[in-house]
Amino acid sequence: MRIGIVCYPTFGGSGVVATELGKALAQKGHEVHFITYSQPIRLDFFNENIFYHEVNISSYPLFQYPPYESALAGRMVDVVKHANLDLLHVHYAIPHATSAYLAKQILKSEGLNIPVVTTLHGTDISIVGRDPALSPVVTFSINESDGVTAVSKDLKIDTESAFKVNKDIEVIYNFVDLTRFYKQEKEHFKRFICPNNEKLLVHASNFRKVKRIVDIIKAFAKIRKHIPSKLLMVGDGEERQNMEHLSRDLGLSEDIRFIGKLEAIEEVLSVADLFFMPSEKESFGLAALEAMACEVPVISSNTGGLAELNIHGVTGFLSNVGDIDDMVKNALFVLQDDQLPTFKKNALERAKQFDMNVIVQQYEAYYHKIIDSL
Ligand code: GMT
Repeated sequence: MRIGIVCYPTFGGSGVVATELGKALAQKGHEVHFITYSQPIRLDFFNENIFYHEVNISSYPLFQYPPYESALAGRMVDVVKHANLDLLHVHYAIPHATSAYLAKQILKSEGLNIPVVTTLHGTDISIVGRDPALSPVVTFSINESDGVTAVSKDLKIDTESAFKVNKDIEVIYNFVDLTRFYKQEKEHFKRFICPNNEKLLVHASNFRKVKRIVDIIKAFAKIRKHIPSKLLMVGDGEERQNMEHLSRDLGLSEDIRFIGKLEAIEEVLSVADLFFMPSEKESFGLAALEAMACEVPVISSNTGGLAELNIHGVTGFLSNVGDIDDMVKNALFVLQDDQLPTFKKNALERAKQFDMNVIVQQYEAYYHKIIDSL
């Protein structure tokens, strides 16, 4: 197949899933055309089946807001025609599904019918899409897509209850590349961060408020009173500075390191003992899945689709959003030397159920179903 992929080319989960999906499809012999405003983060190599088309908007004094949606639609039209695409797959509804609708209509007027698949990822439905200014547009764009997928059952249910959706939504979970995410021998790294054999707790995200980073810092302050431990904070975003100040104010600077964005996150995960994800909302929790593949148990909130990934008492624990004391209690249980090896093994076994090879096949089958239905 010749597939066009539209996504945010940044460190966000939807962009990572879209890029990894495109790479895996290219590996299987499909021709993949990325259409984005800059080169996706994880697409920094050459592959004969991968093409990259940049979306450019000329600036003009009249524009306070450059018309990105229109430029994206125009680029989609151009790529569909010239690369002879079989299907467009857009990730994150806003504004990608809307631009895809526009592109589809333009192409229809020229006698071409391009199938459009929209994948809903999370905050496009749970936060941003609920803005009254956007909600009718999101509803319309979902309903006008030829196929719609969601990354968890919870996100599907949430979409159906929050928007007047008349499309059947297929659940296709996030996936992990087990040849990249596995526990590697990085003991020298562990000795460097934890010189006295402390336990290592890790969080990785884009540090937005929805991640409730403050809960991690507060929980860690309590955990380290009982178990010698260190906390590594991976990523960057609006909350980082506040959280660095909070760590300092709580006298934790020696034990918490903010290391910024890290491409080779699997190296850190390889030496971690616990992954923290106390999010306010989380449609699936890709970062937690990547941790589990590296044999790291997860302490998470029970919001969104997290319960479809993290099995309570088996691969880690789930607590109500904001229940820091429960998270601390659970973390202390998992971190015991006689418990940790079992949780680590269970985390890996669970992660294997989201193997990239299996999930990518589900996307391929879904593409065929949508193409055949038109
Ligand atoms: O909100 C983010 O953290 C980024 C966001 C995105 O769409 O870029 O991530 C969402 O999509 C990921 C991939 O499908 C999911 O694993 C994340 O759970 C989801 N984030 C939220 O729902 C908050």
